[in-house]
Amino acid sequence: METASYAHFTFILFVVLFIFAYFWYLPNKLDFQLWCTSKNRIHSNLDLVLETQIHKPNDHTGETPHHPLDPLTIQEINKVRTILSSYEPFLSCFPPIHYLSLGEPDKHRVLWWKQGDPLPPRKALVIVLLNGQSHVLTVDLELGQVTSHEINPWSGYPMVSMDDLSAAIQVALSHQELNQSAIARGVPLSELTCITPSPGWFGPDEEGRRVTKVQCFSSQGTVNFYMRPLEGLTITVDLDKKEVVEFLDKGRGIPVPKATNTDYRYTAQDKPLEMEPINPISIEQPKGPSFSIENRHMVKWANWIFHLKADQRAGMIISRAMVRDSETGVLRSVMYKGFSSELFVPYMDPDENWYFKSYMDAGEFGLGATAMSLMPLNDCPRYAHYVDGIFVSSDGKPYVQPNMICVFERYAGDIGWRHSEIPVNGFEIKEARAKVTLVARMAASVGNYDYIFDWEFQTDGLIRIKVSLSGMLMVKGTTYQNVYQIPNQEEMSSPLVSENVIGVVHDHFITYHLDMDIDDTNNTLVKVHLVKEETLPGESPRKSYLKAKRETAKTEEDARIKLKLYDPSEFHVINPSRRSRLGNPAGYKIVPGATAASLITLILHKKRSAFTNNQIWVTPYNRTEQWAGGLLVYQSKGDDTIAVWSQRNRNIENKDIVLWYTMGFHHIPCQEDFPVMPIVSSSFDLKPVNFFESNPILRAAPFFEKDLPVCRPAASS
Ligand SMILES: *[C@@H]1O[C@H](CO)[C@@H](O)[C@H](O)[C@H]1NC(C)=O
Ligand SMILES: *[C@@H]1O[C@H](CO)[C@@H](O)[C@H](O)[C@H]1NC(C)=O
Ligand SMILES: *[C@@H]1O[C@H](CO)[C@@H](O)[C@H](O)[C@H]1NC(C)=O
Ligand SMILES: [Cu+2]
Repeated sequence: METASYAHFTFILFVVLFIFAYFWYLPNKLDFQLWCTSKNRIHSNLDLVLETQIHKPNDHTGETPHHPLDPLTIQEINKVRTILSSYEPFLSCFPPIHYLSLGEPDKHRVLWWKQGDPLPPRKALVIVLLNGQSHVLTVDLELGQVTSHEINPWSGYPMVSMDDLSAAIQVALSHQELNQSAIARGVPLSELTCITPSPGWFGPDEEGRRVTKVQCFSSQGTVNFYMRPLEGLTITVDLDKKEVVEFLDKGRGIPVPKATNTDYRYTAQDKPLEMEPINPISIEQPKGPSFSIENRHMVKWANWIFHLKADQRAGMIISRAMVRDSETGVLRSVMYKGFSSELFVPYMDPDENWYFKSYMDAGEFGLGATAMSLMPLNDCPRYAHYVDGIFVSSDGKPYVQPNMICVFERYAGDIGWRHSEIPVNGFEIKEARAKVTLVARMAASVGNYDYIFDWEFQTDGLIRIKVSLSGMLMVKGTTYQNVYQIPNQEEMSSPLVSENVIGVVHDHFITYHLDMDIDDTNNTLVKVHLVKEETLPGESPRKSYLKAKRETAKTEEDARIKLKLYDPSEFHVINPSRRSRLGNPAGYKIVPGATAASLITLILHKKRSAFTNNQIWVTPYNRTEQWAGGLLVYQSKGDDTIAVWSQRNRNIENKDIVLWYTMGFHHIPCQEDFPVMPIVSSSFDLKPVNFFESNPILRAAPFFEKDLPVCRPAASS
């Protein structure tokens, strides 16, 4: 007994001493160990806050605006609704709200505004539909009244609302003929899932009323109904009268493609992937993130500061992007405002059930309205911070789109700059800097398609704007099960991607509004053209060489630019009055990435989609010219697009200018795109040219091994 007790005591003492020693001698290690176990990260309370924030929606009720560009708050939206409901023309009937967002103050007011100043008057831009007409109103929240009111300023209608879409589907589903057609194809009405492709605009037949197409799919045996179309069945529904305008059923001979292998959910997969699994991976930040978001919208990171907000139509808007000068430390303006202004997706099939598919997703459906919550760890890394959108439903009431945008620092193992010196001269140098960037991301699910929008900021001043596509193809049913059954394969305009499923060829064009303000508002577009110069006889063994020739774009016409691989130019937005010590004007150039041009010649599309005819346009700043395809895009004829504005051929030299860039994808589907597409991405850059005096990250510190913990699997607890 005695011995046993003693041994017991010694053992406890030993354990206590060991724990004490462990805590005493290895404080750093302990910190790392605890930090490494994700369940118990004590080093940063912020992490815990962020993690709970993802699961518990934020309460936005008491919030007030802090910056002139802050979106309308819940209180402000409610106030707009009150003002509108006592507005004379709406007294008898409160019209459905199709857009309600901050009416941004005049640019000069925003530029003059300093932290601590009172905000410029808060205004709302509202678009409602009343008796088939589009009303565009400005509501002044301080005056408590409507200060401007225009009716049908353009052809076309505002974004459709969720109410519009569900009503249209109900109208179609209660149409007897649809029931008959569905039953004839062996699909009971209860298994139909319908979608509402927008009608585009194809001539006077569809004028004077707001319509949508409705097309249906079988959701029997799958959540991926998109792969099971009832081909040839198109119902045109009047969105306001809520009645069927036209019923088209031409495809009864075409089988509904099978449900097998269409489900894309992890839980529905019945066998493991034939691949060595990848271990869980996550990049860690032992000292927490290096960015902060002040007052919910001002993002500060490294040498960048910008205003970030969610928008029901544009999705995500970056404003007042400024970078710190690497020599003077002064914050310098780069971009006043940047956002995806329109997303045009024309399909290449003249068939009665397909010709109209020429979506303008931002103006018709809204990139913010369709942006669902991001999925932590898979959509965005572990240490991401999430931002909510506050939007407005058609009854004018605010709602929260939670976790719509994520902001995170990215380290993808890339290099910021490097050089090593081979020891041929007797010495050896190895210098390298890791590239860490800051990303703001959102993902819109516009029906079948998913678009991931990234704005990525680099410490060297570069901004990379990236779009990634995923989701489901818009497919067409066919009687063919394989290519051998097709009598004349060359005549198939689109490929077979599964049995009875054609992936119809289409394009995606994303047009960005980039209001560049390099150091100040007055900027100029300079085309730096590489031209071939012939040498004089006897001058050089070389016959010719390439020379960079600068040409200033004086008018809008000079800035309608089609990219040319064999006649290359760079496109610089410069501030002619801001010179480097060498006298070069400070600038940023737009660097296109992989892209595609719009080749649309379909006669009626032409005008509507004319804003994609050039990859680059420059217009003088005009507060009302924000939406590349027009303010009212739905069924518009194209009377309010960049192509129309640019025809004014205004002077753009040394003016406040807006750069428009269209990024394109031609999409020829293939089997790998079935049943859900792996990501396809493209990007373009805004890159400093003579903006900094020299490499702005020359003095950036390298990382050292000692700064980084080594995480091991956490002990089971
Ligand atoms: C659809 O048609 C079937 C067969 O004619 C009928 O039994 C069913 O009641 C119809 N459903 C609706 C909603 O009209
Ligand atoms: C910009 O240029 C215009 C003339 O085009 C001039 O009136 C204005 O003062 C300039 N603004 C600035 C901020 O330099
Ligand atoms: C601003 O844009 C609107 C819409 O395109 C146009 O009506 C107006 O004339 C423009 N203003 C100027 C000064 O160009
Ligand atoms: Cu595509």
